[in-house]
Amino acid sequence: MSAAKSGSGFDIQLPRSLKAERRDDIAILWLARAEKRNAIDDPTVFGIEAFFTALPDAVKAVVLAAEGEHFCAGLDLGELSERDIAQGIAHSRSWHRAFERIEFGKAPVVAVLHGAVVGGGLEIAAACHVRVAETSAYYALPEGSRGIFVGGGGAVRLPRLIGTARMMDMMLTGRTYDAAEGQAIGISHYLVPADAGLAKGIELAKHIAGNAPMTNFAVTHVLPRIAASDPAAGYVTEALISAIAQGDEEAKARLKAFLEKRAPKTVRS
Ligand code: 1HE
Repeated sequence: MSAAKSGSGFDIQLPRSLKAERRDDIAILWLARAEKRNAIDDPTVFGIEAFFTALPDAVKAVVLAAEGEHFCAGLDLGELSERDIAQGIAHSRSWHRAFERIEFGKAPVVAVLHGAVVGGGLEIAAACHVRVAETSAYYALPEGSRGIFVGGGGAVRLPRLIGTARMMDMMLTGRTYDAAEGQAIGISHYLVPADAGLAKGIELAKHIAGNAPMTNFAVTHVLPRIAASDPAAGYVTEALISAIAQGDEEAKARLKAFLEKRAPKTVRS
């Protein structure tokens, strides 16, 4: 284990495969095991869970980025061969816990993708809220060819993102999508040139950090639950969270600022 970068503002121990950095109200978590293409081993999974669980309240948005030529080669295949069925289930559940800390954690997360985003790498990307891809990014689910199955929540999150039929094709045929295709089918929200991903990710995270906290909570915690529920329950939940958000002092101040012409207009970007 190694401490998060000294002076980083994080009071937790992270494994060597992760580095954390603080920039004002933004945190950046780096996958930092480039020599193994950021393959995710057990210490990395537990480190991700610990990082997102212990995120200071003052951090309003997180960027998840990766060192080296590839975002993430997925599960550390070296760990796989020794597991029996019970251990396999426990392992998958440990990924679920960690990635749920990303998806339903304290702050929205922007993933910055480049190179291989494969297997568990695509699963962790899918747990983030906004995805920025550099043109080098490519996506695959090589589980099919390795004789295994996704285990990091991909079977839940990826059909929502790209559809069950596309995921089936990726797993059965080994199909790879390049960055432009990944953008077209909805894996990434933003496609940027080589080496421009981090700057774009930070820009987006800063914008997110400037939102009313209640809005960020509603969008990341409530919206996905509404989308997954039956419409009747969804309308009621929407009415409740809408009223809660409007009733918040922050919303009142922002609406007043707009009406007094002190707030920025919505512009075409
Ligand atoms: C690894 C891993 C890994 C690289 N586990 N060690 N994921 C995969 O099936 C993808 C496997 N990896 C690859 O296809 C390639 O490594 C890459 C396309 C990502 C990169 O290629 P390249 O040429 O840049 O690197 P490399 O030479 O293949 O690998 C460099 C080192 O990283 C090498 O180790 P070394 O000790 O020989 O230097 C590789 O063994 C190591 N490495 N990827 C372990 N994945 C919760 S369920 C999730 C299920 C899955 O994620 S399945 C998908 C697994």
